[in-house]
Amino acid sequence: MPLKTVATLKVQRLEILSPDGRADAALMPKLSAELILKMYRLMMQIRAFDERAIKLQRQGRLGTYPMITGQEATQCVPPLCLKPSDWVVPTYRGGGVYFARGMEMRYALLYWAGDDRGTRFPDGSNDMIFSIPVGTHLTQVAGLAWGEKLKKTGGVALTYCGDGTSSKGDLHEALTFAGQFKLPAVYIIENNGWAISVPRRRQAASETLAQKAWGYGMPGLQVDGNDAFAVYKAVSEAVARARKGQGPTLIECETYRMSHHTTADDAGRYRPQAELEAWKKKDPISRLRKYLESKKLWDDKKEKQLADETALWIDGEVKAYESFPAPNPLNMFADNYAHAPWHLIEQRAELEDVLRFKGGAQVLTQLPPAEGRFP
Ligand SMILES: Cc1ncc(C[n+]2csc(CCOP(=O)(O)OP(=O)(O)O)c2C)c(N)n1
Repeated sequence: MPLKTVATLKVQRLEILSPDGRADAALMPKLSAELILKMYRLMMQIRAFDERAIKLQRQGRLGTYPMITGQEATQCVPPLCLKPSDWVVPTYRGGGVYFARGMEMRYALLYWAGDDRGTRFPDGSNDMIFSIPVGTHLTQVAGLAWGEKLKKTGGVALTYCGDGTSSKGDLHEALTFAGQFKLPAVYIIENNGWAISVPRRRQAASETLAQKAWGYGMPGLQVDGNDAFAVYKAVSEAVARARKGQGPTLIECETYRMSHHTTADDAGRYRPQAELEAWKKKDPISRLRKYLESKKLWDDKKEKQLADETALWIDGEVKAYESFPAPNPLNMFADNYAHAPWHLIEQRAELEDVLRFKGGAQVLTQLPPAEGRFP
């Protein structure tokens, strides 16, 4: 008798909104028109922001920037399922996540200009800065969720990682811990098809990334990540489970990185053009627009108004970003250690001397005071 192995099990895949804008009524979550319009606006705004950020980088006004285009639903919708007091930890590609959490994008621009003021969140915020090292945040998020569980707050921690990152040991450790301790955590694998130039099919032999969840005793679900309604349904149900003490969920959102890995990459060197063209037909924004139009909630006039407002908003954020006074270089030493190690004390003192005495006296007086905590 052949053995029944895990490989014969099938992961559930959730799709609600078809690329031509029709929603499956049986699966459609209850969403107000206001919330659907909010999703659409966020997605449109974040795409326009992405386009501007790329231009700024090309003009030498921004550092290396990771593109979001194509992944707007996966990024802008999950934050709408959370309370402000929940924890969110995105990856470097998570500008859309922060925007939907209410971050002022001037700070995201500062961050991508290499300015540490871009890493500071308002007091009381429970969001953490983009994780640039791939995967290291995943165990930290298990720790955050564990804290909420121990404190019995009902709080939830939600995080993201890419398809490439899902191959790292960090995810194994995080999910083992989260599953074993039934933590209130939601892990989203943002499968955008590529880890720089490595395609998903060369990343892992498993048929889906969602099925990895089974090994950790938690539900795993694959979702059309370009379908705002499916993402909302999957994440809000996972958040509800987490709040009720029923443990973590792993959600694989299948989406597509329509642009380059970052502004330092050229996807044209490795990505088949036909693949990109096929995914353009599944664009998360145009399919939501088609839905809104079919419900008479959207038209060309509203689209133009939103585009005009968005351009003005971005102009304002860019202006605010470029008007920040230059930071004091001494800030680089702050906020890293509870007790500063000797070599950093020496290096900071040396830099202070350079700035003050070696032709830098003027520089130091022009700079704002050093900020942050240097113990
Ligand atoms: C610990 C670590 N190793 C290597 C890198 C270099 N690196 C940056 S992005 C990346 C690929 C990540 O791909 P994926 O997880 O699919 O996320 P995506 O960029 O597609 O959003 C790598 C290897 C890094 N940032 N951190």
